[in-house]
Amino acid sequence: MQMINPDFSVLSDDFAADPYRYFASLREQSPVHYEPAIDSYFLSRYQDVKRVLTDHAAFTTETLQVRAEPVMRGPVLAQMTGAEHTAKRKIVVRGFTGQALQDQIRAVHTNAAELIAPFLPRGKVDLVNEFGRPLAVYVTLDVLGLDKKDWQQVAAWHSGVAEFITSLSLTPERRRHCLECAEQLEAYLVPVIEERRRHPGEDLISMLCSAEFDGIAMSNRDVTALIINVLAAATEPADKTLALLFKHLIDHPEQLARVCQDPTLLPAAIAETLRYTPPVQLIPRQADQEAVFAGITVPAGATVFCMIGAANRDPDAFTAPDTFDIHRPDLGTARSFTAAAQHLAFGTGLHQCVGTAFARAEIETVAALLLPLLEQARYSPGFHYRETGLYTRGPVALSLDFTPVHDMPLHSGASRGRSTH
Ligand code: 2IO
Repeated sequence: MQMINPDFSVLSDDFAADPYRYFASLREQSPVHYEPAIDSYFLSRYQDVKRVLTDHAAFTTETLQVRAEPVMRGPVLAQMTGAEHTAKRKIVVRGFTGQALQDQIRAVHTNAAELIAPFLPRGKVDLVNEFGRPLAVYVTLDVLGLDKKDWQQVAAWHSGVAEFITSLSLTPERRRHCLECAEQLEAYLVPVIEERRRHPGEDLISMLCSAEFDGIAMSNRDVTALIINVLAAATEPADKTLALLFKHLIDHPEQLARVCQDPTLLPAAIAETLRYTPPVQLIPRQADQEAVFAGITVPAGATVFCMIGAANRDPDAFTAPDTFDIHRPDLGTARSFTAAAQHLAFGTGLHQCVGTAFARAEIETVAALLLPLLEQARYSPGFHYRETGLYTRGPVALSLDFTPVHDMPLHSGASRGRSTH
């Protein structure tokens, strides 16, 4: 086990290279780890993380005013409380369920089939850069009803926004760059919102504009913040989860073989991927009052980071937590995409991810489509696996070789749906 020295830092290059190496030591030797450079506390034990995410009075989301609002151009759902939160959350849930979700799944299938097609005869693809990342952006643009011809511009603005919310510290120059991206994204979105208010369509933006719950409706500022939030939340973790799922399956050939024989095991494989390597590693909160964890006092007003990756590998919550096992009985796959999930990849409590059902449908659809193709896949010769990110974390690339396919019937059924080109 690594020793946590007094000069150990989660901001070090060493930690960034492989945080998983340090999680057990953090949980055992420094479960409330203070980082003076950013005046924040890092919690790594499952019970402590769960307590922070469920005790909403003691641990608030107020820190998002500085961590998210400047680039979201308004308050996001996670910042809201009480009746306003309940009403607006219901509006967003409605945007990701029922017929809306069915249309979104069709868009996922269509985009995935189109994006993978050129790689089939080549038998070679980088699952992150050539497939997963553009897919995540295309799908999100379709869900929002935005024009895909602008995708590179929107993706560039989005990466500035994502950099802001997922950085633990930013230089003044980077901060300015991120804020500029956000301002330009807002300037691009506001005319779209106004147009959708006049002529609503079937897309999420139109729905957010017109929906009302208990007399509470969304303002332009709310809609802008939510769209930017959806853009970040549906894009940032999606390619990472997909690439991590296939990486773990390729690294565990016997489990890959089982999933290929019986694709009903896919949800379990996805849930275990989310537990084992959650794409969102940190969730920030603010201590409203002084709090004690493992005998250590966190002062009132402190910023507290829940370490999701460390909590998901706590032996107090999961048996043999460092083993990837899609059959593990303690995961409770059936609950893994609900409020009762045992893993904490979607957070937990009142602010648990509102896009969970969409995320599940998206990754299941794409994974089912790729599975027959990648059954025999292996890492491309010379490929060196590497991950980056402390806040959101995932593979830099995943270069795979597979048996070339010249006439794969990808276009059956679901791909005949609506596509907004
Ligand atoms: C701005 C890290 C992309 C969310 C936050 C309130 C966003 C919120 C998350 C995830 C993923 C982002 N937080 N999704 O951790 O909507």
